[in-house]
Amino acid sequence: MRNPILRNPAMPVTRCDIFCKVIDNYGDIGVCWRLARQLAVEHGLVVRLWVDDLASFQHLTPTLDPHAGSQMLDGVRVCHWNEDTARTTPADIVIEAFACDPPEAYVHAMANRGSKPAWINLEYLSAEGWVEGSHALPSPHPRLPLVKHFFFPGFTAHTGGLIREAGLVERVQDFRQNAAAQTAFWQRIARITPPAQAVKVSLFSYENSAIPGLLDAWAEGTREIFCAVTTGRHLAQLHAWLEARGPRGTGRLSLAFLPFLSQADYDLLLAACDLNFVRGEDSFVRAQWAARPLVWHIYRQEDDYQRVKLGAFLNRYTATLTPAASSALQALWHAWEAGGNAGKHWPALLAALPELQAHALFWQENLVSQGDLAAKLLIFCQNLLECRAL
Ligand code: TRH
Repeated sequence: MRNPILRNPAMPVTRCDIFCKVIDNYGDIGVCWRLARQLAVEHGLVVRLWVDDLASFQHLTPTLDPHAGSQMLDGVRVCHWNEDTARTTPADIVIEAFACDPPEAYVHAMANRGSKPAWINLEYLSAEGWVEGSHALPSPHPRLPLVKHFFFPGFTAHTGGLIREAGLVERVQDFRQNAAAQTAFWQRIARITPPAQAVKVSLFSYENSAIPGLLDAWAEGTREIFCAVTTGRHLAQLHAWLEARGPRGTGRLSLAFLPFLSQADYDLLLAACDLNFVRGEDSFVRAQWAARPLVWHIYRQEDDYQRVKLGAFLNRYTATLTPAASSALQALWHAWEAGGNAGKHWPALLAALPELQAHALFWQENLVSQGDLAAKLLIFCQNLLECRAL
C-alpha cells in the first residue's frame, strides 16, 4: 500500500530508519518492531530497523536469524546495529527509540544532507501531566544544523497516542465473541480448555514478592481461578510457591504454564482472559487494547519514580469508576507494585470485576478516538519536512 499520509508527490518521503538499543527484556524491541511493521505495511514506507541485540529480538520473532547483518522480515529490513551502521546513508525520517543515540557518523551524515531528515526521539510512555507540554518540543543539536523532536506516547489527544495497528480492535472484538476460536486458541497454546466457570487470568510480571500472597488468595478464595502463566521473570516465584504449598495443593486455582507466545498470540491471550497482569510498557498498552481489566507491574525506576507514573495513570484510569471499584483497583495495583499484600485486596477486586470489565471497554473506545501513534508521527514528520522545504 502506498503511504496515505506522506502523500505529497513533490516530496516523496519514503525511507525511515528506526534505531533500537535493547536495554533489557522485550519492551524496547517490542515497541520498535510494532512501529516498524506498521510504518512499512500500513503506510508503505521503506523501513530499516537497526537493532543492537538480535538474540533478544529473536524471542519475539523466532524466524529471525540472529547472525544475519541484514534481513527482510514482515516488510521491514532488519539490520544489526554494529560499526558499519555509521556508514549508511540516512533516511528521510530517523526515529531513535528511547534516546538511544544513533552513531555519531550517521548524525553527521544527516547534517550533511541537503534536505535534513525529520529526526524523532520516541520517548517512554507516561500518563503524567507534563507530557502534553513536552510532546513535539524541538531539541536543537548543540553543534550541527539539526533539530531533534521529542515524541511522547500518551493517553490524551495532545500527546503522540499509542501504537495501534489497523484492525486490531476489531480483531480482538471478533475473537472475544467467538467461543470456538477461543477454545481452539487455548488448545493450540496450552493444550487445555479453561473451566467455563473460572475467572481467567494471565500473569506476566517481574520478580514480585506479592506473588505468593496473591496465589494463596486465589487458591483459598470463593471463586475458581484459572491462571495462564506466561514465560518471564515471575516464574521462579511461581515454582517456589507450588513447592511451598506441598500437600495443600493449589485449591481453587488451576495453573497453565505457557511458552513464550508470538506477539499476535499474546494479544489473543489478553483478549481471552477476564483480567491481565502485565508489565513494562508494551504489554501494558496491549492489555488496554484488549479491553480487559488489568493490573500493571510497572518497571522500577531510580528513587521509586515509577510510583509517580503509576499514580498518574491511576488518576486518569479510575476517574469515572465508582468509589468502591476505584479503591479496589488502586489498592491492588499499589500492593502489586510495592510487593505487598496483594492477596488481601483480591476479594474487593473480584467484587468490582464486572464494573471494571465495562470500564475497560469504555477506556479502550476513548483511546481509539484519539488516533494512533504511527499516524500521528507521520503527520508530524510530514509537517516538519514541508516546513523545511518552504
Ligand atoms: O519486557 P518488558 O519488561 O519490557 C520493557 C523493558 O524492560 C524496557 O527496558 C523498559 O524500558 C520497559 O519495559 C518499560 O515489558 P513489555 O514492555 O511489556 O514488553 C514485553 C513484550 O513481550 C511485549 O511486546 C509483549 C511481548 N510478549 C510476547 O510477545 N509473548 C509473550 O508470551 C509475552 C509474555 C510477552
